[in-house]
Amino acid sequence: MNILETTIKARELFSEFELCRLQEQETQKLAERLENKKITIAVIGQFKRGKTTLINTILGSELLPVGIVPITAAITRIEYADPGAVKAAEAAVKTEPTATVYFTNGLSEEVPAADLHEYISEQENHDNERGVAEVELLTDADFLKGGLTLVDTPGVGSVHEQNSKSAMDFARESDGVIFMISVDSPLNQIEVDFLRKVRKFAGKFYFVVNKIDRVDEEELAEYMDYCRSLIVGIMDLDDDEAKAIKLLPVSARKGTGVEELTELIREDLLTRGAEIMERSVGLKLLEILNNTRTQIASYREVLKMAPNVFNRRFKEMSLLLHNQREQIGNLEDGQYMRARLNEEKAFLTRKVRELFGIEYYYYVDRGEAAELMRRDEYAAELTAVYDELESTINSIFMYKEENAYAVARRIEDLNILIHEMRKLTRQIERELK
Ligand SMILES: Nc1nc2c(ncn2[C@@H]2O[C@H](COP(=O)(O)OP(=O)(O)OP(=O)(O)O)[C@@H](O)[C@H]2O)c(=O)[nH]1
Ligand SMILES: [Mg+2]
Repeated sequence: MNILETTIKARELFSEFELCRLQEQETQKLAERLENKKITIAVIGQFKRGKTTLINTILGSELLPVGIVPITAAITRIEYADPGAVKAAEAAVKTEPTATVYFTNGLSEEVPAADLHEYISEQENHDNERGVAEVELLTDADFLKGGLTLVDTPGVGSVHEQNSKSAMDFARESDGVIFMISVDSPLNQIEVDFLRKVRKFAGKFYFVVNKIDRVDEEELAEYMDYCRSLIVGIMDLDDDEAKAIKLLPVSARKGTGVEELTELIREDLLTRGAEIMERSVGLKLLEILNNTRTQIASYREVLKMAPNVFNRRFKEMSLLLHNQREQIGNLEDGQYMRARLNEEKAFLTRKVRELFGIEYYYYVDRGEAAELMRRDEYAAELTAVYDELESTINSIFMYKEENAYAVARRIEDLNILIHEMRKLTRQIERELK
């Protein structure tokens, strides 16, 4: 048994349960990640530690904006592109390589890399008023060859963290984390809290101590000792793990120590890439299982809800759906954007959570958000969305014809699911040891 097999087993288990559609998709994605072997490493740390400067130095170009005030306002994923392809694109449009900006409403836009600062710097996209969700940049840097994705994140604890997907959310999606601290400030509570939370999610950590050009050798040695003992405590490491932990002093600006870092990562990926990936997927699988247990607990609560409470909420939901359907009749003629449909889906998800305390997700494909739809197409899809939700709440709660026996069976199904998930959880925990 290995993590891939366990992931597939989890997906099969979820596929048997109507209410685990989302988990089925998530585990499917995890299995694909293991098969594609593409590793994601995120650079994370408090604002102004020099994360973006480090990435620029690693990539050997000033692709991303850096600055003295909090700068990075959006997650930026950087991937390798074949130089041939990049050059061909350049030749075709006679500009810099382009990046793709994804917006929170699902739309996306191609922009020249040179204009990226308009979207990802806080100064030019204040409070993320442009609604940027994520940016994807393709470049031919050697370091990314072989399928490594490097990710720049907004500083932890900065005001902008709240405006887009946070570094924390992103740490959940990464396989490795470069955690950046710098000699000009002792490790503070925000960093300590963040590390405590994030240590559960990443398969591999690199601790980088930046701005060493600002201190002399003696001061640096003192700072390194101080950080090491703090990190060992926070990460809850035993003696062997503590010895294995790497703390790398660098000057991202001057380039000192950066090659040691990239060499170390390259070596790790070559020799233990699969292991890092499996560890990361195993941890994510554990998180999915834990969250599912919480979700099931709330389904059980719904099944046990006092009939009058449930009836009231069910009626409220039905009324809401009825009203939404009425509005379809009042739609004006013209073009509708798929993004508007996505907004309606998000609204319904919130409503279900509010009324029944359960997570009901729709599939939203951000790639298609800009698609224009005719009024009748839009109306038809909207109707399908309402139908789907209605049939789900009807079937999951079996409100109308449900008898005590059916409810008991349903609770028993959930118990079986919980039992199976416990087994899987133990298996993963063993494999991660
Ligand atoms: N002296 C010195 N300054 C550095 C170094 N690396 C970065 N800086 C400076 O630190 C400031 C912050 O750098 P950024 O790379 O924007 O930091 P960041 O962590 O990406 O910041 P946010 O995106 O706001 O979270 C800039 O003024 C950089 O020039 C370094 O190695 N030495
Ligand atoms: Mg930055």
